[in-house]
This record gives sequence, structure tokens and C-alpha cells, in this order.
Amino acid sequence: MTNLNVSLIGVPTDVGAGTRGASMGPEALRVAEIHAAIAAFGADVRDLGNLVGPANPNLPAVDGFRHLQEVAQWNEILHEAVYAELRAGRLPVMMGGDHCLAIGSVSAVARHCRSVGKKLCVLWFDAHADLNTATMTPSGNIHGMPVACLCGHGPEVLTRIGGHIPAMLPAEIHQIGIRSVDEGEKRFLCELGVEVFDMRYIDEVGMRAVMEQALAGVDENTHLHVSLDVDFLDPTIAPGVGTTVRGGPTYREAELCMEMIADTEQFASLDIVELNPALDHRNMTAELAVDLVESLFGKSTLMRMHRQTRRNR
Ligand code: 4U7
Ligand code: MN
Ligand code: MN
Ligand code: MN
Repeated sequence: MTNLNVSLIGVPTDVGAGTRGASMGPEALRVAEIHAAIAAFGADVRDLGNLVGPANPNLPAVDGFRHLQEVAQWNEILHEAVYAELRAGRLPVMMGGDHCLAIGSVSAVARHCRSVGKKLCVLWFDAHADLNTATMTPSGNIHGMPVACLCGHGPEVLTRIGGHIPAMLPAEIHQIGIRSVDEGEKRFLCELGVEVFDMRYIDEVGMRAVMEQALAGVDENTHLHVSLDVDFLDPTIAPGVGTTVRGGPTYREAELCMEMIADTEQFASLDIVELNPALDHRNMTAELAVDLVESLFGKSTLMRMHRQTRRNR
């Protein structure tokens, strides 16, 4: 990938999560050499450092939300930072941080798409649907609500970020790897018509078919945003997360997802979220995330070209 300009944005928040520690995620990704991994593909990579937002007051939920004002402030700050990078023609990589940060990042990506006339396609890799609302949430943790907020269902301080309600349409998101969905979320997913490739479906048809379906309709005019919640991965390979759920994709299944996204050449922004170094073993989850980032930026492309050349001989 030449002429590629990448901006690393540290988003050390854990105000949206139930377990503290995701605020250390950006540094763990730097230790795992995320900068060099991307620069190896010839990209101009800039690490913008960490954004500064409110500290975690560690308070109980109020009216169905924990830390609503803090989450809103983090996302206002992030939205502006992401939008500025996109306008400058750069590919933003959000180093999270808990998944509430997708409210700020995806709203900025959606705003950018509206302003340049691109189609938005969000690929949401997660064990969870993150579609809770204040009345449905079992925890009050806002990292379980970003998809609802982005689709216009949530408190105004979160839904209005970026100035367009809803920021995104349910048809613009595709969820992959889902295996822990709360009762209210199940009904809401159906009601909104969100495309969900859950683990059972992945088992039945295989990851290749799933990704072909998720990427259907992606063309040269599409902005592909990847929101990678590391709890998407099986906890045996990715223990460094607060909300592990057994039965996730293997290393190769996850790599294949990223490789197929790279093949579309439309990948244009990324969240890496929920990495919790306090729960990790020897930074293995951060290193795994960086392996996936390498595939997303096209690590397998040369070998794919080699295979095709041999086949056509
Ligand atoms: B993550 C949960 F109840 N659904 O709302 C909730 F199971 O960003 C978990 O996907 C949310 O990690 C997980 O608290 C949020 C729970
Ligand atoms: Mn799509
Ligand atoms: Mn999750
Ligand atoms: Mn999530």
C-alpha cells in the first residue's frame, strides 16, 4: 500500500466499561509495535499520542447509565479528532479504550462519508451486539450501547455527537462473531433489521462465506470501517479482555476476516477496543491484535498474487 497515510489515535478510556483497565490499551498496542507493523507496508504512520478526557469516577449507574457525562465528553473529543484526520486524507486507527469510543469514531466516519458522498459500511467484530438502551441494559455500562446510540436510540448527549441523528443506519452495519446477546437486544436487532452473523452461522457456513456476504455491495465508492472488539476472538487466544465469552473464532478465522477486508482495498478506518492489559498474559492479546492489523493492511496480498499467478500459468 503506497500513498497511505495512517494516524494512530490513543483513546485511553474505560469509563464505558464494567471492568477497569482498557485505558491501558493504547500503550499495550504501542509495546506490541503497532506503528512498525503498519509502517512496514510503506505507509506514512503518525502516532498522535493519547487524547485526554475525563478520569474514571467509578460510580454506579444513574437512570440506566454509568458515567454518561464522561462518556459524552470522551466521544465529543474523539469525534473531532477523527473527523480532522479523515478530512486530511488520513486513515485513523483508534487505539482503545472501551467500545463506547465507537460513538465518536463511527459518527465521525459517517459524517465524512456524507460530506464526500461515500457509502458507509461498518464491520462490527464482537462477541456482543452492543445494542442496549437505558431500559434494556443489565449493567448500565455504555460500552454495551454504542450501536444503539449510533442508530439514534439513546440519550441526546450521545446520539447528537456529529450533529446528525441518527449518525448511521442499521443497514450500514454488519455484525460478525456475536454470541452473547441480551433479551432486549435480540428483539431490537430484529426490529432494526441489523445483519448479524452469529457464531452458529459462522460454524454452519464457514468464515469465508460469512465475509463474502458481509462485504457484498462494497465497491470503489465505499468507506469500510472496522470496529474490532477483541472479545470477538476466542478467550483462549485473547484473554486480555474484560468480558470474555467462550466459543469465539480461531486465530486463522480472524485472520481470514482481515485478509478478505484487505482484498477489497476499501478499508479506511479502524477501532481496536476493549483490550485490557491488566487481564492479559505477557501482552499476547495486544500482539494478536497487531497481527490482525497487519492482515488488514494487506500482509497476505503478495502471497495471494503469487497463488493466482501460478494458477493462471
Ligand atoms: B462490549 C452486556 F450484559 N451486554 O450490556 C452489557 F452482557 O463492548 C455486555 O461488547 C456488554 O465489550 C459488552 O453490559 C460490551 C452484558
Ligand atoms: Mn454494507
Ligand atoms: Mn464485546
Ligand atoms: Mn463491543
